[in-house]
Amino acid sequence: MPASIVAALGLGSNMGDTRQNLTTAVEKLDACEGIRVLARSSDYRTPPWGPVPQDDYRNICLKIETTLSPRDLLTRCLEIEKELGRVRDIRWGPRIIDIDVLIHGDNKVDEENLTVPHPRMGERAFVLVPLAEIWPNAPLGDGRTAIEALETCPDQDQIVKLAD
Ligand code: A4P
Ligand code: MG
Repeated sequence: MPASIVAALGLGSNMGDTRQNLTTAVEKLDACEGIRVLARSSDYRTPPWGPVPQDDYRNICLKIETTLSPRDLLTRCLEIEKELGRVRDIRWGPRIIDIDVLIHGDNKVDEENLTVPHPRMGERAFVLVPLAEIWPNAPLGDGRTAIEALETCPDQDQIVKLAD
């Protein structure tokens, strides 16, 4: 058995039944061999970040335990995105589901189509707020924890915790 690593995933949806899309993705992840969900954050309504005008997102973070490598974990995430019907067209555009590998223990990966820790998470309130809720000391890979990065992260007041 490979050793278990604690990792974090960021999920977002802004098309269709966003609440159901996230729940289905979490169930599928938890059902994967080598992945166990330890904690799920609340759902947050977040304004779309980036250059593409689009609907608000619903975002969550997960803390998981996994025996998968970063690469195998990404592959499973992309498979689940596909099973949920995601079509990739515009970068940063609207999506049924997006699953990002944020953190994989202390591991660092810098390959063409996989960068871990996720390079943009430390500036994104839509990632940091849910992540800090379930894992305040999550190591961002730049020496800061999630809760430390939140101290200077802009736009947090626009991140709204949803009752369901
Ligand atoms: N990739 C590389 N590293 C990773 C990683 N750590 N985790 C590659 C996941 N994927 C990683 O991703 C393109 C490729 O990135 C993947 O095939 C994988 O090989 P994508 O999901 O098809 O494209 P994308 O998501 O449009 O691009 P990108 O750069 O991942 O965008 P982001 O940064 O994820 O932004 N606003 C709000 N409020 N909430 C959101 O969740 N998400 C985005 C997407 C934009 N605005 C948002 C949100
Ligand atoms: Mg993505």
